[in-house]
Amino acid sequence: MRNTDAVPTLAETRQRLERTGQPQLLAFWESLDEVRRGELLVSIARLPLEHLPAMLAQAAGLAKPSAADIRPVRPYMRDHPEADRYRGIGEDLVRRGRVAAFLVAGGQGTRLGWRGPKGTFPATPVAGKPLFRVFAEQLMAAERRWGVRIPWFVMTSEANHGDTERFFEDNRWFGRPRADTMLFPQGMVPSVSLDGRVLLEHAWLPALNPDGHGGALKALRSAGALDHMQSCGIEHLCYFQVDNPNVRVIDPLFLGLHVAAPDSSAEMSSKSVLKRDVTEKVGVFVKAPRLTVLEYSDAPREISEARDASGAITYGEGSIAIHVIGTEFIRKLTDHPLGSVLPWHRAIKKVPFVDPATGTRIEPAEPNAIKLESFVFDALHEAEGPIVLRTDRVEEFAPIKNATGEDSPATSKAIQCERAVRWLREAGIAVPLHANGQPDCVVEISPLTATGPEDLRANPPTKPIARGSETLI
Ligand code: UD2
Repeated sequence: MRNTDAVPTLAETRQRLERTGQPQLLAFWESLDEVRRGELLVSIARLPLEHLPAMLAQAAGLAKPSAADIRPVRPYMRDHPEADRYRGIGEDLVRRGRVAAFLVAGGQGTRLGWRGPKGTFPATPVAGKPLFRVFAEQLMAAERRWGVRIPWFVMTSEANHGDTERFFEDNRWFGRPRADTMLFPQGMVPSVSLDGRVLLEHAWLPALNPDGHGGALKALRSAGALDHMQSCGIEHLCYFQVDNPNVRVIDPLFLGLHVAAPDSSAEMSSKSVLKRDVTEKVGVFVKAPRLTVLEYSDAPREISEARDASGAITYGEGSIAIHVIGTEFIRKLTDHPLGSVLPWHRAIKKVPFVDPATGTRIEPAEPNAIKLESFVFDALHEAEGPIVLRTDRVEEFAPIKNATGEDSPATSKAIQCERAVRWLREAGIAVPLHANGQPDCVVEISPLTATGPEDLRANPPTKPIARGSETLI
């Protein structure tokens, strides 16, 4: 339902619910006041009830590949013999304003346990800069380098949109023109019981969950962002996730390969790193026979633990959720009655609900509900000639997902520092070391100072780095 559509009447809604097998959504109608009744009619009108059985059936029937169906992928490497040529092509695209940045930040960050949008999390090892600032500074650095304005699209969710907008506002849009950042929330889909009934979160409100980062494509279109960017001549979106402060948001080599590699059609390209070990929680790129990401939770052990004759992990190209996506390709994918052609995945979760029979609120002890979501990497399957660029883990992947242990703030800070030390040493700048060769300092390099060793060589720090210090460069 669009904002301009008339709200269906109670009688029309009742008929529709009978027809689609969801009459429980009006169970508390008699007890609601006028305002709540109005809200309920609008919420029901927005539910994709006619499509729900097909969405659920598709999610239930998604085939999990077996080892017999898949092959490893052959990625491009950063030291490709023609890397300079591709980099030049990518830089030219950026300079001509053909490129925008696209951050997905709709997740709830439950594993991290941070109250508030994950992008507000203090992520860097010395200054404690929030993730949103790290990305904004990278964009400013790119804008200065190539003398261009780079629009930044940020997908939020209903749960964190207001807080995200306030944070950007409070931080004065991180010093960038307000008009160059566009925030918009992703879509929601109904959470349903195991027998396919939409749950009620409150007597007047169906239970909803975010539609996954695959919803990003649909949201770009429905928020008007796609029209806007195409009217400004933007042809490619640099897509990244909120949890990775080491992402190289604008990467000319990646862009150049995406548009000019002989086997790429510039619809969608992705970056990989070699999996750290067989248990690492990243999806892997495989050919099945089209390029696909096999999500870690869907990969049987015969696939995730397979090794080749040399002992290397057979399916080792881990997805770090960094893609370049063509805007025309997004238009093609979103020309669909349900907003996008991406398949639905399901997760069985505990979802509190109001029991339509008794009116009691139930906090289930066991998973009771199906949450549907779509994944942006499924778009690869639809793309002609998608390519993968393998990159270096320390250079581009320092994820913050869990409060402690693997992929936590502590491990991310260690990787950020490792990269900073590497850049300094590559630029010939002395870094104090312990006897075991580990750095005897914590270093953070602002994206506004340097986005690689070459910037440090051109513009070295004015003071030496002191032993045992915490240094922001
Ligand atoms: C994701 C990938 C995994 C691997 C890893 C790399 C999925 C399902 N898995 O794992 O294969 O590449 O990242 O770091 O993506 N988000 C939204 N809206 C939603 C759901 C998520 O915006 O409805 C955003 C979220 O804010 C975050 C990103 O998508 O930026 C990843 O979400 P996640 O934490 O669910 O994925 P994760 O870390 O399990």
